[in-house]
Amino acid sequence: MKKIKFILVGGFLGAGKTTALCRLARYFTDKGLRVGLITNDQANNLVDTHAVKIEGFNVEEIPGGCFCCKFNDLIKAADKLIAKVQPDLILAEPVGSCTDLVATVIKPLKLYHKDNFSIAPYTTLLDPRRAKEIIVSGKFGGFSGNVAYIFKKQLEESDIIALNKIDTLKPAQSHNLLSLLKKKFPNSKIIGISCLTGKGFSRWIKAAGAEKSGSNILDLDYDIYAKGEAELGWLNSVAELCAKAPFSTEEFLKTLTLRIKGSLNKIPAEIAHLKLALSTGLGNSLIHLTRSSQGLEFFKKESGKSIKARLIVNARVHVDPEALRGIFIDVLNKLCKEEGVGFRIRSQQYFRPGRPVPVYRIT
Ligand SMILES: Nc1nc2c(ncn2[C@@H]2O[C@H](COP(=O)(O)OP(=O)(O)O)[C@@H](O)[C@H]2O)c(=O)[nH]1
Ligand SMILES: [Mg+2]
Repeated sequence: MKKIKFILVGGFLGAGKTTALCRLARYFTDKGLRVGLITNDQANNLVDTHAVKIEGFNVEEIPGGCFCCKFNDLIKAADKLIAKVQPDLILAEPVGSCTDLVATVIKPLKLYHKDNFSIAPYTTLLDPRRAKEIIVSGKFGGFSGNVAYIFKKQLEESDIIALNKIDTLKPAQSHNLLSLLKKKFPNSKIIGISCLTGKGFSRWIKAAGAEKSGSNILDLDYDIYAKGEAELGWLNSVAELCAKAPFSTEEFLKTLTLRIKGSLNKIPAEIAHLKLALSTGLGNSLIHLTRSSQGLEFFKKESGKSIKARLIVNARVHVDPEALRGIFIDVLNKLCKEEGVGFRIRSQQYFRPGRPVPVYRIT
């Protein structure tokens, strides 16, 4: 049996993993190959899975814990994709606050599943602004030292560090940042890419085709790692919206996101990734915020009016999850009253991620 290429694309929250997976999936699909995707989160109801589905790809979701702690679920998800689509490639995105993926996912895949999968070099995506704040300046980028520790470890264990979003940099800026990364991470291949424009993708795909993978095993302090993860408040929520008169869903989503951001900035609490999706019979709108000092980014925009909509919110913020939930409900309540929209929460999970307990750790 021909082995399935397994490509794991990691990186901190908001670095561009889901965008990368969609672009890679499109690239391979256009070449006539069959692709399956796997998304992962600490909780249910993922904006990422929704985003990938509306792009038309086959996806399996692993909620309720990271790949390392749910390794057997990762294999089950891969098996489901194999049964459903017989993929030539599987593309998987781990939780953005996770690290030690080489020892806990890449190595176990190589050791126990080598007959089924050929494991690509492990890529970590890097957002240039976070790189400047944490790697260049040596500070914490609005987070704590524990979160910055995870951020750096994610890069240290990579076979490939892909500096993403280079479309937002001037050529000299990206050149300087890439040179610095080469010095700081001599054991990784460093490349510049844009998941938005596709720049650098052919180099990345070539590098990801190499045989050797999982070369950099981390020396990791699990106490600091666990503390860092637990400092991030998580909220995944789904709400049904219903109004008597049609309301502008895009405006609603924009205002809701800006008000959540405004309330978090007052604390202040650094946003790692705030994602909101609104679906109606007409289509989907999807907004991202990947830092507190940033404008809104639309992944999908469906302007139009509707009387019914389904809202999914995934927030990862450096704040107490109770406070995060309180802000979300408060802002939603006020906005719904102003717009004459009723809402019902269908599902809500808010928590600090628990200590990672990997199924395997192969060093
Ligand atoms: N300008 C720019 N934005 C990007 C790029 N890649 C991803 N993004 C944006 O970054 C945000 C977070 O992307 P996402 O793929 O959800 O990140 P993830 O949390 O790592 O999965 C979204 O608004 C994307 O549109 C890129 O290459 N350039
Ligand atoms: Mg994602």
